[in-house]
Amino acid sequence: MKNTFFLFTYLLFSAMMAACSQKAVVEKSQSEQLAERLQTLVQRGYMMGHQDDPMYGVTWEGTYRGDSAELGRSDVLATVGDYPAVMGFDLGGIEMGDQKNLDSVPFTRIHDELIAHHERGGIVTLSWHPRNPLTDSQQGGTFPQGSAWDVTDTTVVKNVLPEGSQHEKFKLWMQRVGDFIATLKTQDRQPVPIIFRPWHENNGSWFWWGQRLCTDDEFRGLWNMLQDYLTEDRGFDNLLWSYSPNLDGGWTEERFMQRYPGNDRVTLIGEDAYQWGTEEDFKAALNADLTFLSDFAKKNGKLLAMTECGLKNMTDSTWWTRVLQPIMDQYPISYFLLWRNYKEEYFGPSPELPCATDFKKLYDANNVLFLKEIK
Ligand code: BMA
Repeated sequence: MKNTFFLFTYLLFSAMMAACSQKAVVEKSQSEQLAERLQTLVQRGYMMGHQDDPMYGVTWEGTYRGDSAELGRSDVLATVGDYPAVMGFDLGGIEMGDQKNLDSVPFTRIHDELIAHHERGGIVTLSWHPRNPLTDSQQGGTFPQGSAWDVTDTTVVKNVLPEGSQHEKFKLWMQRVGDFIATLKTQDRQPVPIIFRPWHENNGSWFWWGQRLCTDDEFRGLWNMLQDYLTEDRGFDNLLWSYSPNLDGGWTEERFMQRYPGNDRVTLIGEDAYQWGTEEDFKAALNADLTFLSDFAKKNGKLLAMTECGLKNMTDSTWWTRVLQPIMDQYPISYFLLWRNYKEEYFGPSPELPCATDFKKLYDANNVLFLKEIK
């Protein structure tokens, strides 16, 4: 009798503990689960990422022009036999209610590819190049008029903040972003976890939210307005917020903190790092920045990534293994994301290019992770 009582109590207790731990698992948001996954993966190396990977390539126009035979195609897949671990897509144009984004990719395809990549075990990230709210109606003029790169007026951020002349319009823009994010669900209706990376390269002055285009307070106001809208008003807990300024070469704690949204608002820090000038300058700047950023990430418990990077048109076919890889090997980065492969401007590999050989070497490295290695 006594034994039965103990057994009963033990079983009841075990069942309660199991229920509690299951509840704890269920209660973790999609973005928290993604952060944990990234923390685990970074122990093994860094993931390879590519912008617009399944949309078009160096030699093909892609499904976005309506050729369904090219569904599933990818320059990275064609080069090494595996998809990138991370795929990036851009929301630019969603704010206008456009059917296609700024690079002519239909939002329906972005929707489908983003979910497909998540469902095949990959990780996805979204950036946003919204048009200039003051001049967007003049679109169709000469680039950059009306675009994210239209920096003629330095009051845009001020004008989209509460009480600004464009605030009501900007609320609609945020709503359209939210409406799109709300559709990003798996077949079993689970929200897809997304590394969300707004207001990027903000230490440069080429976007309307850039360094010389707004004060520190205005920038924070812009960040907080979008974040509070999406997380509080819309309740999205599947967004992992990423803060990614541009390659700087001279970060100090003080300068970095000027526009850093805050530890409670950011889970991943990183930067966009392209080699536009000499290899020496690039290496020096990137090493300096990654030294600062990895230290900051460690002290503040943040994930670290090279949120965009590349050498335009791979003018040096051994750049990945000779320049980039030795630097990335030294820092605890979660991923690097090569920018898009477009015929006039490509940053990734393609089988017929001389850089394909170098990319295969990168693929062979044990600490460079592609899709099959992170599933
Ligand atoms: C830039 C360039 C542009 C493109 C934009 C958004 O870096 O690649 O051609 O429109 O990103 O993808």
